Amino acid sequence: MNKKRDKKKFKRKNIKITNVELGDIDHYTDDEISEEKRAEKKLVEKGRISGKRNLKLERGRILEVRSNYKCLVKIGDEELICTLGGRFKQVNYETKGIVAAGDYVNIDVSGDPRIEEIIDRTNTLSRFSDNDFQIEIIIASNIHQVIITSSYKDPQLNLGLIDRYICAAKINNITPVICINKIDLVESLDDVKLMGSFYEKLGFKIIYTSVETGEGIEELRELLKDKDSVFSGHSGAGKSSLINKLQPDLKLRTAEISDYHRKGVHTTTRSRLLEWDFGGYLVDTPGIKTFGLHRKDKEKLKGIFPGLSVLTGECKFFNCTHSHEIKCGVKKAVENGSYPIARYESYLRILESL
Ligand SMILES: Nc1nc2c(ncn2[C@@H]2O[C@H](COP(=O)(O)OP(=O)(O)OP(=O)(O)O)[C@@H](O)[C@H]2O)c(=O)[nH]1
Ligand SMILES: [Mg+2]
Ligand SMILES: [Zn+2]
Repeated sequence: MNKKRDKKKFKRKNIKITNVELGDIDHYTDDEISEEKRAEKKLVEKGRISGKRNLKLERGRILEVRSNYKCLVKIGDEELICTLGGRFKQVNYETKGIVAAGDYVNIDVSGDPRIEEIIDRTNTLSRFSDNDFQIEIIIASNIHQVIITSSYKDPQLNLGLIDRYICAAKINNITPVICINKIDLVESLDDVKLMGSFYEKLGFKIIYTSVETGEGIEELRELLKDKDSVFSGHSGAGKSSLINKLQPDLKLRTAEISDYHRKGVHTTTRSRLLEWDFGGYLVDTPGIKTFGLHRKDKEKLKGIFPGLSVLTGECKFFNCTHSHEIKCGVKKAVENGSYPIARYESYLRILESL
């Protein structure tokens, strides 16, 4: 009897729908959207609060994510392996991992240590997967600055990648610091500094270092002191080497010298939060090939891309994207040579990717 009714119900719902045009999200009423949001919020609340009683909670910080359900956490002076409740999985659709190096967490230590709550992050350095889903990949959380580590050579300096990092840092309220490493391999440092002066003039901190000669290392140390920093950049740029140079007892694994011309070798395989002996923390991260931004931030791009916003006064259209429009202040600046064409092309590449 019941089965029959179920069948009927199913049948009724099984209507063929063809040629339905889904309207733009903007056309939905606020009510429809807030209904959805309410459901989402309910789910989040459910995940945030544990139903268990008699928890003995202690605050800790995630040093390393070992798997989706296991992390190394620092609680006081202790480092403990903690598990992460399956409950968290229900509320996580948008990020690749549930937790990240740098997260502050509350851990129930009444039994085997178990993460019960992830404290709201003040910020994250996140990139997004290249596919249509644009899944968020959190590189690190709760940090002050990102040390955008690039080598002058081996691998080749890539200013486009630096631009992407700067945009991501601005979106997430993180201070970008540009570090050009391996300057011992530079023929003319003046030429490199001329390139860097574009960023310097815009107020960005740029630092030239060599792990080989020690140049710039003390300047870098001053910048890192008492702050939480994440080192990120291409594989082989020298992130782990710089960190070892600053504090040799960390003994991070770095590539062999003979592996110089390697491609796609990732020596560091997991992000790891570590403590400086001169104050502050650092996150060493695995190298990345490219840094994907999220399409939801497309509108923001023209306001945050290095050096563009001051040129927009002369744009004819208030919503000029500085790409196909006529009478564009940015294009004019490129034409008269006051804005570098290479940076403009980098802007267009990012715009197109979104
Ligand atoms: N000549 C020169 N070589 C360097 C310098 N810094 C690092 N290297 C070399 O560059 C190679 C890569 O260094 P790593 O520190 O492993 O690079 P990484 O950025 O941590 O790489 P991943 O962990 O794969 O992301 C090693 O062979 C280092 O010895 C430098 O300032 N000058
Ligand atoms: Mg490394
Ligand atoms: Zn314009």
